[in-house]
Amino acid sequence: MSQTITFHEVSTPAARKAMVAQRWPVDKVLELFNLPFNDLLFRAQQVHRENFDPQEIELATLLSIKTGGCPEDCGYCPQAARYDTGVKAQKMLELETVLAAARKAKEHGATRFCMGAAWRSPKDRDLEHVEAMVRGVKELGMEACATLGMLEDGQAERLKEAGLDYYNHNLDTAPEFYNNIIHTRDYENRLDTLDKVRNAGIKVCCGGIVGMGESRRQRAGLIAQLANLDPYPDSVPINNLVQVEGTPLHGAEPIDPLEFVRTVAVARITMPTARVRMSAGRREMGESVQALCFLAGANSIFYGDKLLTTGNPDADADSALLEKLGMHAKHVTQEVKC
Ligand code: SAM
Ligand code: DTB
Ligand code: SF4
Repeated sequence: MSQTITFHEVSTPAARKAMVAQRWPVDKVLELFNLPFNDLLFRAQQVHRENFDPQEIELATLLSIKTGGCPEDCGYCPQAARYDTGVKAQKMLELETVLAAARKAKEHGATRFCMGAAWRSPKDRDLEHVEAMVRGVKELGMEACATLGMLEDGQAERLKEAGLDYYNHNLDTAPEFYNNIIHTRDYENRLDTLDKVRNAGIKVCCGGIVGMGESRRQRAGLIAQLANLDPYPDSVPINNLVQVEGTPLHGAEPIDPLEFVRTVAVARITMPTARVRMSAGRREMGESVQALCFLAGANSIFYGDKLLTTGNPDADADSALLEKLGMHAKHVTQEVKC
C-alpha cells in the first residue's frame, strides 16, 4: 500500500527544500500565465477577496538614504558607479533629514517608510546610522523597511533590535536569466540574505523586475522562486523596469502592459496572503493598467513623487485615482510611542 508522506515527516533540510520546491513547479505557474485573461483575473480577484479587503491599498514611501556610487553591476540600475547615468554619488543622509521625510510621508497617509541604500552590503559603522533611522521611524508609529544590500552574520539581528519590520531584498528575476543581468553577486547570495532576515525575525519583502527581456517562462520562474520560499515573502514588490539611459538595459523591449497585469495576478494566486506591491514603473503605466493591477490583486503602491532616483506618480494623482476607484488607504495600525 502506498503511503503519503507529509511535509513535517520529512527529516532532512534538503529533502524538505525539495518538497517545498514542488509546491509551485514552474510549469504550474506558467499554466496560470497562459490562462485566458479574464479567467486569470477572476481567479486572482477571488483569492484576493478571501484574504484582503479588496478596497484597501497600502501606501509605502521610499527614500534613498545613500544614493549612487554602487560597486555592483546590476544591469537595470542607475546607481551603479560603472554606468554613466547622471546619478552622482552622495553621502548618507543625516538622521534629521530622513526623519523629516518620514514625518512628511506619514502626514500624506503613508504607513510604511522604506529606506534604500546603494550598497553591495552595509558596513558595520553605516548600520549604526541606519539603526538610529529605524528607531526614529518606529517612534513616528510607522512600519519601517530597509533595503541595504547583502547582510553579514549579526547585521539582521541588529536591525531587528532597532525595530525594523521588513527587509527588502529582491531575487530580481528567474535563476536561469539572472546571469544576463548581474555578475557581481549570485542568486545564492540573495537567498542567504533572505534566510538571515527571516531567522532574525524580520519580515521578508522580496520580489523582482519584469520587462528586462525575459521570456514568459522566465517570469513564471521568478514567481515560482518567490512562491516556493518557505514561507513565501510577506511583501512582494513587482517592478516594471524603469529604463534609464546609460544602463545596459536601456532600450530593452518593454513588456506588454497586460503581461505586467498577468504577473501581478499570478503573484496574488501563488502567494495569497502577501502584500503584492505594484512598485517601480507606475508612472509609465496609466490609470487603466493600474486599475487592472488592483483587480489582479495588487494591494500596495509606492506613494510619493520619487522612487529612489527616478520619478513616481504625484501623490495627488494617486489619491485621485484611489478615489475614482472607490478605494482607500490602509490606516496606521501601530501605536505612536511618546
Ligand atoms: N543596493 C541594494 C540592493 O540592490 O539590494 C538596495 C537598493 S536596490 C536599488 C533595490 C531594488 O530596486 C533592486 O533589487 C531592483 O529590484 C530595484 N530596481 C533598481 N533599479 C530599478 C529600475 N531601473 N527599474 C525597476 N526596479 C529597479
Ligand atoms: C523595490 O522592489 N523597488 C524599489 C524598492 N524595492 C527599493 C526601488 C525601485 C527603484 C527604481 C529605480 C530608481 O528610482 O532608482
Ligand atoms: Fe547597487 Fe542595488 Fe543598484 Fe545593484 S540594485 S547597482 S546593488 S544599488
